[in-house]
Parts: sequence; structure tokens; C-alpha cells
Amino acid sequence: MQFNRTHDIEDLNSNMKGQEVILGGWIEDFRKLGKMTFLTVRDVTGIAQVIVKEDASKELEGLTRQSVIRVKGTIQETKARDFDYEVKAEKIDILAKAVHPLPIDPIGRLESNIDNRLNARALDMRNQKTASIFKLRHHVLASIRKTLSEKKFIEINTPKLIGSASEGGANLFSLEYFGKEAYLAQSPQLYKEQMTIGLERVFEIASFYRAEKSHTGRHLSEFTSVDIEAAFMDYTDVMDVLESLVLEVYQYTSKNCKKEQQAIGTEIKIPSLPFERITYAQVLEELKEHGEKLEFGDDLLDSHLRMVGKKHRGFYFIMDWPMKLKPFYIHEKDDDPKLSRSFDLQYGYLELSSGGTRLHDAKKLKSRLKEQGLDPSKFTHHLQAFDWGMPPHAGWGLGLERLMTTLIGVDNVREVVLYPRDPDRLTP
Ligand code: AMO
Repeated sequence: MQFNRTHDIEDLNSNMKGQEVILGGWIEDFRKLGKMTFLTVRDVTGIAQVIVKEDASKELEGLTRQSVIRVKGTIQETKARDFDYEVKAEKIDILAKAVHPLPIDPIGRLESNIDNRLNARALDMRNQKTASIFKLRHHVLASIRKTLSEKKFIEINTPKLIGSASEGGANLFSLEYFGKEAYLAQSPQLYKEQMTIGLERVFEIASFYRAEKSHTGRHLSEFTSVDIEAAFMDYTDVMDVLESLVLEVYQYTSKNCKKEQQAIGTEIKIPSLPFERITYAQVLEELKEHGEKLEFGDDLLDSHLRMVGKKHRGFYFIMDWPMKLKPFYIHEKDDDPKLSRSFDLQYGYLELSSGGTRLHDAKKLKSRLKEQGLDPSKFTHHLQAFDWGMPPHAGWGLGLERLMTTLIGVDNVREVVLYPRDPDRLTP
């Protein structure tokens, strides 16, 4: 059996009349008209019309939609409205038959609910809207890597199997590791901080794990985090990096993903810079106007952020959070130690990223761990690095899936993950 192709479908055009080509792909649709069969064949790059005359059509008996075929034929003129050319088939090889009924209709004529689509995710990739989301995701990642590399950040890979919690807190998945207890990393926090010692500016794009029983459109048990950490930067510096990265992602995908935007049914709108920067204290004032009386130090609940997000649409930062709401590694403000050098990047009500300036003094870090009820002896390996000349540093973590939802205007992160993991879903 031969399965080579001479062209991707996007390489074919009406100037190639008379040329013999071999293409391969799946049958999106077919219809018989008298002695002729019209097939629409798709590959990852495009769609073509293939005409099969009676003598070649015997091979098509019993053929189903979504089956994979290889077509040897000649480009010719077409009368079809939707195509510039057609391929007159000389030989058709059926490479794999799709068994019917299929669990979902990948052409999308019959809308399938997200659970059915996730259960048949591979087939869902033949839906052009779904495939385009993942092509777009590819370009988002490419643009993040390009932008951060240009800003002299070095891409690193830190362990996902870890011996102690990186963020503190209880939302860790644990597992048995050769007779010991191990955990799945919640974030690369400690490792990325340590790497500023010699690499100064690092970034990581990787899956991290949170054992949160959240059933929302924005929480996953396994999510993709884009993390940076940079020596000699303060929190406002890394906010600038984040702001320009988000802008780059929007500009890059708006320009390079025209086909994808069309298939998804969206138009990427470039946000304007600078993003608004408001403080936690300002947010409390705004909430007061809504009749919500929060004390300094109270966390902002989803309901609060929805109120705030109604006023501040699009991207904005909430900065200068109370220290008590922040993890142990966050630096306090010099002029008011109750406040932290930290921020969240919001998109309306949705938190996209959080970050800040870190403590880089070993003694302070140790006492902060204790203050937060954490045991410094569990952080020995981390703390020792702070005795080796740790530069001041700052960084952030950005939820890739959440960013993607802002880009394409969907409200469920499951749409932008191939095989989402949440409390109710561990398969496929
Ligand atoms: P944080 O815990 O705020 O910060 O996480 C950073 C960002 O990661 C995304 N995120 C999630 N996305 C989907 N599902 C989840 N369960 C989930 N949890 C988090 C969010 C969030 O804003 N170490 C710090 C970052 C830093 O200071 O550098 C951290 O992990 O978009």
C-alpha cells in the first residue's frame, strides 16, 4: 500500500490544470449524481472537490464519510461555485474506513455538546472550528516563545514530580514514589526563582496540577502555566513584560491566524496599552459603592470580581494586595509592610495571571515561612540557594488556557485543552 502525497491541498490551484497530483485526506462529504460521484476531501491544510467517474467509482462502494483515502488524479476546471478547480480521479485508494455511526458529527452540522466532543476528541479535530482553536494555540505558544526569547528569557524545564509543596497550601496531588510520598508540582515557583542565580531571566511553559474541587469554566486540575522569573526586576517591571507579551500574542495571532479566526467565528481585537492599573484599596472602594463592605485583607470573591469586571472591561491590573493574601515568597512594600509588591492581571472578572517581587533574603524568607505556618525544614533545598548570592527578582505565572479564552471569546477553558482534566474527567 502506498500513502505518499505529491501535494497538500492548499498547494493546489486552478493554474495547475492538466497536472497530475496525488492527494490524501478524509472524505468530508460525498454525493452521487448520475454516473458521477462528487467527493469533498479534506486534509489539514484545506478542502478539494474530487470527481469520480463511473469506471473508478466501483471502488467507492460502501465508503463512508470521514474515511481516509488517497486520490491520484488530474486538476481540471470546475463548475462548482465553492471551488476554483477540481480533481478528476483516476485512482482512489481507501486507506482506512470510518465506522458508522460516529459518536459526533465532525462537520458540525449537528452541534454536539462539549462532553460528547471531549469523549471523541480526536474526531473532534476534524471539526474545522476545533482544529482552528488548536492551530491558534500553536501560534500563541510560538509568539510567547518568540517574545520572551527576544527579551532575553531562557526557556527552562523544571520537575513536575516534587518532594514538597512549592506554593504551600493544600491543593496538591500526592502519589507514591518508590515508597516515599511525592507530589505533582502546582507551579515551578521555587525552581524558577532559584534559576535567577545564574540564568537571570527564565521562562517555562508547562502543565501544572491543582487538586481543587472547582467546577467552573476556568479551573482545571491540569493546566498550562506560562511562568517567568527575572533577576534585577521589580513587580512593575514584570508587569510591563506581561503587558507587552499579551499585546504581542494578540498582534501576532491577529495577523498570522486569519483562516483560524474565520473558522472559529471570531475577530481578534488588539487591546490598547497601557493596561489600567488599579490597587486593591481602590477595588474595595468600588465595591463599597456596590454595597459590599469588605475589610482590608478580605479576599476578593468571584462575585466581587464580577462587579469590578463590569466597570473594568478587558485587561487591567489589580496591584498592591495585602500581604496576608499572598504566598510566603512575596515581598512587602517598603513604605507600608502590610501591602505587597504584587499584582494580578485581570480580564474583566477573570484572573489571568498573578505575580510579584520576591523575598530574596534567606532570613526573611525563613521567618515568613514560619509566619504562614509552613515548616522551613521542608524547604531546606530551596533556602540554601538563598545563601549562594540570590539576586533580587520578580516574576509571574499566566494561565495559558485562560488567556486563550480571552482571545477567542469562549467562556470554558475545556474548549482550548485537548484532553481536559477536572474533578469529573480523567479520561480519555
Ligand atoms: P497562581 O496560583 O495565581 O500563581 O496561578 C497563576 C495563574 O495560573 C492560572 N491557574 C489556573 N488555570 C486553570 N486552572 C487552574 N486550576 C488554575 N490555577 C491557576 C491562572 C492564575 O492566574 N506561583 C504563582 C505565580 C507567580 O507568582 O509567579 C502562581 O502559581 O490564570
